[in-house]
Amino acid sequence: MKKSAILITYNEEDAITEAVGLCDSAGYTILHIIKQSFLKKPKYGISEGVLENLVELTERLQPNIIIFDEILKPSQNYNLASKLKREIFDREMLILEIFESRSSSAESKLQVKLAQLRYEMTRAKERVRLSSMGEQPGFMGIGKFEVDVYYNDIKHRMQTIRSKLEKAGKQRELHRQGRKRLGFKTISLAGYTSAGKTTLFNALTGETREESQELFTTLSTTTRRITIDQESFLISDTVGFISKLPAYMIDAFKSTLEELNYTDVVLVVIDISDSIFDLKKKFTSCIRTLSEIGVEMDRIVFVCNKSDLTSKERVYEKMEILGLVDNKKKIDISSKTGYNIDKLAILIKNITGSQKILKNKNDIGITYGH
Ligand SMILES: Nc1nc2c(ncn2[C@@H]2O[C@H](COP(=O)(O)OP(=O)(O)O)[C@@H](O)[C@H]2O)c(=O)[nH]1
Ligand SMILES: [Mg+2]
Repeated sequence: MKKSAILITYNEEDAITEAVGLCDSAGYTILHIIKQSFLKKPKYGISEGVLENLVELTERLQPNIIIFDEILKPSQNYNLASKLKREIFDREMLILEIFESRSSSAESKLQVKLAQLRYEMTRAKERVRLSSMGEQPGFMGIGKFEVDVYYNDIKHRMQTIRSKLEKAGKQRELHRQGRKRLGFKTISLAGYTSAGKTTLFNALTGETREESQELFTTLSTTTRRITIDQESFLISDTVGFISKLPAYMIDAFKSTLEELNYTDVVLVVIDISDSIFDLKKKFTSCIRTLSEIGVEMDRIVFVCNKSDLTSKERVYEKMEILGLVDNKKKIDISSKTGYNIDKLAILIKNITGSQKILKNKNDIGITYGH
């Protein structure tokens, strides 16, 4: 069963699309979206009037949790939770949940745990501060002494994880070799949240996420087998890039992307309908991160998705701005209409070392594995 949520986000199209994408990645069905131009009101993040509406909606729709697309202070979280009688996830907690569900290697699990403790730590600090100032004595039933114990416990656990991480780093190579032994060539999808990775994954695998919801809840099953022109590949949907990622989460994020290091082809999915400003910003950050984790350029295919939303000329113009026009490993597609999906399959097949050059789309047959 998918968990349900009411989402509170900014009243801007990009923010809404991203927040919806994040909820989707974390496995929540959104029952209702509240859009606000300001989410940093001191007591509840939102105004009391909006809160009243939210209380009513929560009673009526009975969501499992409330997702708040901003960073909440412990006091705000507590205030909201006591009014709504629900667990409140702020933006960072939601992102951490996604990372947790997508971390597969021992190292990435530790990195995610570290980021989670860091999240706790900053909140513990506020608890200590509030109780020592006497402003909120016994905050959430915790006295000053207990807060100190709690804070020190987190610090201790973070140190333990750091030392485990040093050892885990050494095991990374072994893990990678293990994957290679599966004997399949592998394809991974990378790119920003809502660029269309999951839609492309579905277009290539011929399976819809809805049909196999349960299977999609763990990482191993975000991998599927597809056959392109009689050759089998494993294709994986990865955790997406996220705009405004807090600095302390970057290591956790990168380690969840580690899989890209032992993938034969990385499909960098670009939303070509984005503004030129966003395109450049996201593209640069994608390339920088991929090179930092060690993905070589010759394994990357730039997939300009959502070409159905803009004219052919405009797609070309944007590719030119990104410096992709002369790159042989780029393609404009639409995961929604299916445009050029067959050509993309040919491109993948050719890159992974087939001698036979497939010129005609009738030469190619994509069949679906399981
Ligand atoms: N018009 C159009 N919409 C698309 C296309 N690909 C994906 N989308 C939409 O973009 C949104 C985000 O897609 P999704 O696959 O969830 O993105 P992900 O976060 O990268 O996995 C969804 O509403 C999709 O229906 C496309 O080629 N054309
Ligand atoms: Mg997705």
